[in-house]
Amino acid sequence: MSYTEAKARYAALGVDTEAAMERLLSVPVSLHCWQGDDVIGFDNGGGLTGGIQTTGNYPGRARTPAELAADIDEVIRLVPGRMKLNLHACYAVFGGERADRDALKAEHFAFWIEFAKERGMGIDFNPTFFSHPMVKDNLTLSSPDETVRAFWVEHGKRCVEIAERFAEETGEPCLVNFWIPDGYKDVPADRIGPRERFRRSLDEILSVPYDKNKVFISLESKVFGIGLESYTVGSAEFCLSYAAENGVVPLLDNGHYHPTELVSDKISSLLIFHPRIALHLTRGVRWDSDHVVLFDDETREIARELVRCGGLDRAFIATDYFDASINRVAAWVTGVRSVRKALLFALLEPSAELKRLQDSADFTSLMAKREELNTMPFGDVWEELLRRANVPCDYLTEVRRYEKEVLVRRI
Ligand code: RNT
Ligand code: ZN
Repeated sequence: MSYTEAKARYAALGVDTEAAMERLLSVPVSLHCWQGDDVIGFDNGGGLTGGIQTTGNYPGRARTPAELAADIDEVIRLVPGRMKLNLHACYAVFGGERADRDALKAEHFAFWIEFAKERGMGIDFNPTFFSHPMVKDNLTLSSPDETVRAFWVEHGKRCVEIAERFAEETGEPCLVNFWIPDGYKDVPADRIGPRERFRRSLDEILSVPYDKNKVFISLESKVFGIGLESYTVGSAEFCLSYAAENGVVPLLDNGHYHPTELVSDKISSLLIFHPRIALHLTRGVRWDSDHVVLFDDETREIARELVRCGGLDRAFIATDYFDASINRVAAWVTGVRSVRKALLFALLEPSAELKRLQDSADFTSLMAKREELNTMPFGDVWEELLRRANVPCDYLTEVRRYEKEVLVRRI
């Protein structure tokens, strides 16, 4: 079917495909830089800690800033819509003198600032509380060792300061996301102590003055990490409560809940109480495995909730996954395109009509209409969008060419 026919089919449902495409392209998605190098970064020996893990050894891992930048360019070319660059502090690029995490400055990110500016992208930022010798007994901001805790508080403060520079340089607000891996493998004797220290550390970091129109701070919760199965300091209750109390943005990573809990069901509640929310889109298979995001049921439901609840302008949307068992550029592109597809699919839903059916308790029609929507000619609208955005439909051929010309030569 051609786009013209698809457009007419959607119009018959009261859906404007032109408006949906335009809206979709304006929503920024923040691209996680860490898919390209298996979450290693450039400021450490290469050992990933923090209870997260990449598996696989597909050839072509980016080993230098230049390689990572080239791969990101390839991704940008193959994905439609506005993009931000989501950096971790461990991706600092040092010229001559190195700086430890508690001494980072915006200058150490000059490479990325230039990269983003040249491409008209904003930057989001993440302090890195893992893969570092100052992580002591798996604790950072919640450590009982004051030297350790102070080191990481300073890291947090440095990152907020750097974020303000990112916002100034790019002209777009910067989201700084705090996620700490802190936790215990086995049942702790004191659960409240580490949480009290985490709270104090966050208070200290947030006491640094920063421009609240330029820098947004988010806090990401989690259930468990590898080797940290029994207790996580930054639990959902802790993070949500802290966010509500301190005007911080709650960040939901859909791999960070019990397997039958759904982030799609949490968005509406948070949008009632928080002016902004943030998302890490991932795909957990049996656990927080960080598989590549697909155009699957939950990704679509999250997108629908954002659209239906009027959350598109209030949500910071980012991807967060890492798969080293397949072509890393393909992993990146497939995941981000899936996010875009899900958002377009959601924008093509006649949501007012569906709400009306719900409120009039016509659940029979609601179910039937929903099922029909699943087989509407969505693919034709998607392909039209790609054409207009000048992005190839067949990205795999492009990725294979890049693999042959660039990735396999990285030995
Ligand atoms: C870990 C969190 C966190 C990280 C990145 C690298 O479980 O999801 O967001 O994935 O910061
Ligand atoms: Zn995450």
